[in-house]
Amino acid sequence: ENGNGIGAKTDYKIIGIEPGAGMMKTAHQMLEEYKLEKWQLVEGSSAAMVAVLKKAIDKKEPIIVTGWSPHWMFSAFDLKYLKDPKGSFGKAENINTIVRKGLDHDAPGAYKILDQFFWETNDIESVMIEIEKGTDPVNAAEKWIAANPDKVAKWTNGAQAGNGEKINLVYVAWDTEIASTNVIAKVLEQNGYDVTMSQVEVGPMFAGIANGSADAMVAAWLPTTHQEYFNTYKNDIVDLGPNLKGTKLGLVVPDYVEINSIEDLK
Ligand code: PBE
Repeated sequence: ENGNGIGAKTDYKIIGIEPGAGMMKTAHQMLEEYKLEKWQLVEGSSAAMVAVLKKAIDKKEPIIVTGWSPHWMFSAFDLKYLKDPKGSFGKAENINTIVRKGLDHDAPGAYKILDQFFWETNDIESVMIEIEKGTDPVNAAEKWIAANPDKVAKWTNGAQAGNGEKINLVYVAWDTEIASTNVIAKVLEQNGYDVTMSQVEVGPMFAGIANGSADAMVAAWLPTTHQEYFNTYKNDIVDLGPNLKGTKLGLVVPDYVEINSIEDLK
């Protein structure tokens, strides 16, 4: 067997995340594209994936997980992406902001702030690391905002203040989206809006924006990961473009695991 017997050592299991995550779909396609019939993609949650990863690292056991950047786990552990020569996980993508139709009319200031919301990987990562250290997400968001007034001023530039209008933000409990949604929620609040955050699964997140029960989300990974959801709802949503560029997805292993490519799982 190739890959130093990685299959036998991991029981041919790849630790996945929420079944509805876009990445689970691409990971299933990856198994087909690389003809990895023996391998099983284990469903769970993002939090459980990190817990299992940490446990394996503590014991220096081999493990393979589905991973993505930005994520605090890359600063907490020594990890590497497996090479993906067939490109199953797609190229670097963006995280887009998507709002419901009519939001520009009903809450023009909030619409403008959401439209202007854009930050970099190191920004979101500093919020994620703070949350991982145990800071409450709301406080981590406040702290980042207080430390980055120039960036926030660009988002709010020219936006008229709200008058207590309700804004319902939907998000999935991925670490990236916990960080970004808390930050944008706090910025909207500071500009006069009454913001609620609703944690949902991916499908309902898109559906909620499309049917108008939710106002906005900052969590659409495009063009690959959420392509199917996007295509289903694209005529009923307003895509405001990237709030972050250059994400990455793939199979991730601790540095000590002696394989380097998905091909090594054959
Ligand atoms: N993720 C993080 C998501 C998008 C953000 C990669 C877990 C997904 O697979 O749908």
